[in-house]
Amino acid sequence: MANVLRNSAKFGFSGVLSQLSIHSRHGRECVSPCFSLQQRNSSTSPKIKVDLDNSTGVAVLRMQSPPVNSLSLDFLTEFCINLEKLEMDKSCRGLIITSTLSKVFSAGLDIMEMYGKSPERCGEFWKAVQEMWLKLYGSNMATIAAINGSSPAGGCLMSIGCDYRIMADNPRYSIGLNETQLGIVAPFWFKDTLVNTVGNRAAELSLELGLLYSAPDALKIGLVDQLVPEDQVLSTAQDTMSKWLAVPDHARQITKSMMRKQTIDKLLSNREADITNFVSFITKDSIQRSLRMYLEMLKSRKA
Ligand code: CO8
Repeated sequence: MANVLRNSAKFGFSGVLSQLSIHSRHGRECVSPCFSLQQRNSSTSPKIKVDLDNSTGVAVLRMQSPPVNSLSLDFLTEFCINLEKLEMDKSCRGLIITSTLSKVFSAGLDIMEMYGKSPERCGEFWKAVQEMWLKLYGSNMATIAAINGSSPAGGCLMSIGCDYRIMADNPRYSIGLNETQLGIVAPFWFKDTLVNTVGNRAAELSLELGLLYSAPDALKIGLVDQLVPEDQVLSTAQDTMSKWLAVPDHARQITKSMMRKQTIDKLLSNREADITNFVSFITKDSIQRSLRMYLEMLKSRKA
């Protein structure tokens, strides 16, 4: 019975990456040829490390892609493969996501994946972003984000895709959907996930202004659930997970599905249109210029 319920609670979005076609057929590269930011070498070393404790049924997924765990196509592909493996493993009931990097949980989508790329590549990238969110938001596992550093934009999306968020109590770390600050717009499913987390008004303010919240402010609006000293983020996540796993899986999963299914179905039934929208938006000259200025700003902060 539990198995039947477990299966019926699955949200049914498996095996997806290959099923969608991208509308654009142009082979051209995007604009801005004069601005050549150095592309990071793609590394063959794993960007994700997963440890599953068979005695507790809890896996810890560590993001380990310096300098900032940005979500590149390679990163997202590896993330999804690991998530799918854990999802299929009946002995794994809980997942904790954290970072091995000091100060950064994830810097969000890799901006270099959206800058100066062909429409085809942008479409492939966006499909992988969708896939990451679908897998995480709809996971049957209990999921906890152990946020041990800053977590803007896509990093925030990953965090609010989990069931519970524990953040390091450090006012220097920030979290939020800051897309408008880059001159880009968070799509409806980013917005829906935020609304489901903090409510409509806080989400409206947060999205329109592209606010990044310090850890204490994030707690105040409910963007994170708990702050703990930095060195206790993972241990607290593990303690908290044992409470989540004390609830019978099938009851928790069906309830989770009840809360999230509508939001997930909205993207599932609009996936191709969402990809088309992203590609046509991100490849516009004006948007490419905004991204370029933002990248320059990031670099100049260091200088
Ligand atoms: N993508 C690519 N490279 C990045 C990113 C990123 N998201 N963030 C930082 N980097 C690079 C920096 O340019 C820098 O490169 P280099 O060493 O070559 O100069 C390197 O990573 C290190 O960065 P910092 O020196 O800034 O590192 P800090 O530890 O000081 O700060 C932060 C870490 C706080 C994470 C900081 O890097 C930061 O704020 N980054 C920008 C985060 C951001 O704004 N991300 C938004 C990405 S967009 C997104 O996720 C959703 C898009 C939705 C699209 C919808 C369109 C329709």
